[in-house]
Amino acid sequence: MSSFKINSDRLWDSLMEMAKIGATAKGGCKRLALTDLDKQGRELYIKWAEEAGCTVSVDQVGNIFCVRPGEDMSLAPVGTGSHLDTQPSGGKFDGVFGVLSGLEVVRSLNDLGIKTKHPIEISVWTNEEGSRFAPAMMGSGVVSGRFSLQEILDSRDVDGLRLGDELQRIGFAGDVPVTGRQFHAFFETHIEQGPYLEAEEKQIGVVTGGQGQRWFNATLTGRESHAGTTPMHLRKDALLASTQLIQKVEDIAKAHPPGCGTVGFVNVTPNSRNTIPGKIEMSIDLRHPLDEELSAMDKELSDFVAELAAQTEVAIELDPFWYYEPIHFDKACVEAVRNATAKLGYSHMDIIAGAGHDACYVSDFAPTGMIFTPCLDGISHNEIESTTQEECEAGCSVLLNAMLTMAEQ
Ligand code: HGY
Ligand code: MN
Ligand code: MN
Ligand code: MN
Repeated sequence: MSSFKINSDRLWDSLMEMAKIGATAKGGCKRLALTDLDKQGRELYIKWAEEAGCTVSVDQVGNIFCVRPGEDMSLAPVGTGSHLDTQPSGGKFDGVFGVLSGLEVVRSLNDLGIKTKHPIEISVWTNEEGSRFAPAMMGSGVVSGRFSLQEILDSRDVDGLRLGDELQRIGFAGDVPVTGRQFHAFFETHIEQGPYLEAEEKQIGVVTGGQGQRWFNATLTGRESHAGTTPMHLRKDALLASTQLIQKVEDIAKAHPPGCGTVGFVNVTPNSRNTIPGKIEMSIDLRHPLDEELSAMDKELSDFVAELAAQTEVAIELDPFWYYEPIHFDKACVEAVRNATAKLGYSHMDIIAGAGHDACYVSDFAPTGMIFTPCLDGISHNEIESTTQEECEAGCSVLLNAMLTMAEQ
């Protein structure tokens, strides 16, 4: 089969147009899940997908599905997709590049007059980032059965707003059941969000899998008291105790390379200059490509928490509320990505995804692969996140050809 190129100006223009929704001062995007800005992005996407001839539906957790008909509509679609929601100070490519690459594949197939055997379906998954509502990858997680629909609809953000109510409010509480979805094959195109492709000067990452993740909520309860009258040896300072826990997360990750450990969220109560902090609520994010290493990191963390509580008289609750094991993508899909890349003449290397992606959960129920492209200095989850039109063209061209390979089988 010959190899096809996409229209990279059109892809780039769509990326820049979508980036205007929630645009931030330093060139990024803030479109938190299920906010009015997420609604605006979703509505623009649906308009474009319908203009490209897709039939659009929305499921019970707000996932959007855009179908381009195939010759045999009884066949499971070949899918692609990612997410439109962003981090609070996110970039304009994380997630968006994947959903707009899917749209460009449809637009290019229309230009080329190609009718595929299998239908083509683009998914826009709800709340991939897990920033406003935790955990991450909620939309794909419900469809894959990792989460129940009800627990996700009942989840709340830091202001106590319920996800199900927010879905209703923005008009994306769909009626398509979240169960029973199928793909003949699924691909997600995404910027790498790390430094390796750029460092190795490779144009494409052939993603063979994704590292596992464990998210914890830690609550440290000491005793609020007066900053001026409480002698140092009588204090139960929750913030001071948390500094040891934050350092331990760093030490555990470094003791298990290439594992990662991050404390991204800390809430101090009462957060007043002259009151000794009585309560800390903090997040802990541990990741590793090997499950046994991740379990060892997990155990070191819980052992340390017990010691720290005894040593400081600060009560510590560690809630391991989210976990998924390292993911291995489907060999045929990985091969389709590798062959498409080689046929198009792009340099490439195999790579494991450091970030979580919806494709990780789709791989629970469908043959799945991913395509990575470099990003400047490996920076992501930052307004300055950047890539080039050529790099986007390469990733989307590989997507088109990998999908065509699977759509004809
Ligand atoms: O946390 C992650 O890896 C993803 O960006 N949600
Ligand atoms: Mn992403
Ligand atoms: Mn992200
Ligand atoms: Mn992700």
